[in-house]
Amino acid sequence: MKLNIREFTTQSEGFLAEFEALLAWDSVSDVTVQESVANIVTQVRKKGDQAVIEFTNRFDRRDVSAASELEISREEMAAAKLRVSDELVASLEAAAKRVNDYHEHQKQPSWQYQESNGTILGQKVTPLDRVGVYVPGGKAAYPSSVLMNVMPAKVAGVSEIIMVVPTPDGVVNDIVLAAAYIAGVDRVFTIGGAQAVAALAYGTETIPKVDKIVGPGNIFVATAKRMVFGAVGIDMIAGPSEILVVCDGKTNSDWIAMDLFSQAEHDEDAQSILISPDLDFIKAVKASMERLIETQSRNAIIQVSLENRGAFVHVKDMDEAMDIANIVAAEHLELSVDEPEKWAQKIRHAGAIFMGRHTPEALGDYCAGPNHVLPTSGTARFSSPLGVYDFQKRSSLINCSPQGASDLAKIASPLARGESLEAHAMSAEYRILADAVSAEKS
Ligand code: HSO
Ligand code: ZN
Repeated sequence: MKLNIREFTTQSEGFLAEFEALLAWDSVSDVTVQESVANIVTQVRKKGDQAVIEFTNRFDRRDVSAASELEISREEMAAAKLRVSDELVASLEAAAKRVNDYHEHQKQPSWQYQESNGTILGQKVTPLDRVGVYVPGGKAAYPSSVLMNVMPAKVAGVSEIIMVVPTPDGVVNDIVLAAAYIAGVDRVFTIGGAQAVAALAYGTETIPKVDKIVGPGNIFVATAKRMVFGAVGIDMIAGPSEILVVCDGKTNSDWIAMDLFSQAEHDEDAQSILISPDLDFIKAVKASMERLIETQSRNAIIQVSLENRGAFVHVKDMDEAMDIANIVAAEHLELSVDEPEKWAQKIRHAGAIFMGRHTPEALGDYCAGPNHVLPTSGTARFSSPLGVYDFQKRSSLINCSPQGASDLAKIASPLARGESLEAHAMSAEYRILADAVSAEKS
């Protein structure tokens, strides 16, 4: 099947402007979405369970009469796990263990140090009390994402994890529930959309209020998360998934074609880009793609995604490839090259860097260990993969000795008086040691 994928060469005039236009992704929702989400959030805040039931019945075509019907117990999660094949359960368990072990390395301890006058300063790290994990229903219900969102919270020590997942027409996904069971989710509610986000943010009679909401969702979910931010924490607003493959031309072209497809098959807006200094190789990958797409069950999605947002970029050399990779700041960057360690040093912006010909993104998506919730749409310039640190917060510790307080008060007092804050000044000055005052006066 012929594929119509954009081809760029960095040598051509206007390359950068055209390429950046292809990268651009606007995540703002339109006014109608915002109005309807604002209405849902207000209703849930005001009427609690009753509003959640009404919206769930309406949007998910359910027939719920009491909020208790919305909950799935740990026993039901365990029963769902029994309905999943042994092979798949074993893979979920192996993936959960690897993701857990990787995230253990991210734990950050509390710390403190003592000054010579006895004052102790430090930082206390505390897990969040309760977290809500949003899991989309329908075509993007990924059990792997349940693991990726829940495991870091578990490792951080979050005491209670509440998962919400819409079940349109009452259809539950056993693999998602099995993943929730394995990851250690405490409670599951079969609700979704803006109503689920509002319920988690403000709490209802049945659904507990959480401290932070994480997990991907459609435009209604993303808009609701933005709206409740402040009342609760949120993770990030994820855009469509992207992959940037940099290849020196020496990897099997079928492998690279499939790596590009693996991202494109997520959805029509996903973005797959190949950069190479070898024009013949780009042609070979294109030929592989045109042959292999015929074999793909999601070929319709792959085709739309590649033709709308995909690209081949021919660069003059590997250094230029690295410059472009830093401009893209891709969610997933594959360095399918010799000496990936050397080239990775030049990468400053990427959500995850997959190094070498034997590290396809798909392995990271499921089970390598690092999180697959990554900054999209160039936000890797300023943000990081979801991690244990997203489920911990820090408190500063200050413990002044009498001498330490006296020393600090002498710095603080003029600052307070400079700000005309007399009570601040006096509060500090009361701590100045008498002998220090008299020693200074003499
Ligand atoms: N590539 C997706 C994650 C995923 N892949 C889930 C398969 N399942 C976004 O990083
Ligand atoms: Zn994926």
